[in-house]
Amino acid sequence: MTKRALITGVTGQDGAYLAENLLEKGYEVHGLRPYSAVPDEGRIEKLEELKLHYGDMIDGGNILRLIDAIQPDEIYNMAAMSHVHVSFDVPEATANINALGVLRVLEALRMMGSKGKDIKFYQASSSEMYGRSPAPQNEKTKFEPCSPYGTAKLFAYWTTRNYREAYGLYAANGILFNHESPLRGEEFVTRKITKAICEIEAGLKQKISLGNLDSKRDWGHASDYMEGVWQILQAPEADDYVLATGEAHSVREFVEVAFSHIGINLAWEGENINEVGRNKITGETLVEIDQAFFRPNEVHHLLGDASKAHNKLGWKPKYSFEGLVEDMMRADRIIDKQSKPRAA
Ligand code: G4F
Repeated sequence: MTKRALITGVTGQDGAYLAENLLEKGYEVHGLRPYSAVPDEGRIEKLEELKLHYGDMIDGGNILRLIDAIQPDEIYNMAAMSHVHVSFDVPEATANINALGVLRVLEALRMMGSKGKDIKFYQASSSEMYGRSPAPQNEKTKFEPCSPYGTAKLFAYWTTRNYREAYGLYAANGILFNHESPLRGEEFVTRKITKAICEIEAGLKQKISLGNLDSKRDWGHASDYMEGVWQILQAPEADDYVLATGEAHSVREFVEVAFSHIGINLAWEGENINEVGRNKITGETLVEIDQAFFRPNEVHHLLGDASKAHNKLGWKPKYSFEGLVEDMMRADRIIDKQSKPRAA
């Protein structure tokens, strides 16, 4: 029997990788996207078999009707206002989508009675929920969120657990550490860096402005993580799992490794807001600090311990940190792409 999946937030990085993964596994895949006046299908346009529906996490009736009409075997909630910095500007909207939106899906499943109990639910929980809790973090680590995004995600995490316990729903959390790819939005630091460096190489830009260079993240590849997300819903009992690489790097290291792909070594000079990254050979300033990219409250060090997912699900990421940067740089290179037709 063909399995049917419903993915909310299908137009985002994770939704797109997950949809592709499930289609390859033979699933019938339905994707929910909110109405957008500007084109938002870039990441999924090659997925011809994907069935798209307009759906919005702030519309409970819409969610209930869609779940009832599609009757999926599995629901993956990837919809979110996913930018931590922006969540400080729009805290109420963030809570409405990221917290109450999850409650709306779970209430829909509860209202469907026994039919709802046959549907497995995955919640995209986040390592941002750990906030200031010391690294390394795993499923037993205390949550100390320090952003509106983190607090909203924590509400959704606990609501998922409570609906599992109170109503016997198959509802599982994946606590995913940062996961990146060539499909990552350009407003996130990794893609902002790889895109800007490739533009610098092509002579389209002179330097890149960044915020906190010293915060550390456990960066993995989104394609590895979406396989783990699927594995989480295949476990006989619903449970909560951390997915992470177990290796943390600073934003500064990410910048250095990415610049090395275009043959540039950086030398850092100055301190705090006055720090700059210069080309070691030419002295040209390539990185500068801009106060606008600092957050009112920062998560300094995220480093995940995914041994539970490894031991119980057999999940292990394939990409290394260097492999991730290489993949993103390869996809963003303008010079290589321009030279391809000439070489052909
Ligand atoms: O790339 P970021 O914006 O990702 P962040 O805040 O860690 O959140 C991402 O990962 C979470 C999982 O932990 C997800 F839940 C969330 O949805 C999202 O996918 O920032 C990473 C770090 C931060 O410490 C930030 O302060 O990079 C620092 N940073 C330094 N300069 C910058 C910049 N971040 C951004 N976006 N832009 C900068 O110019």
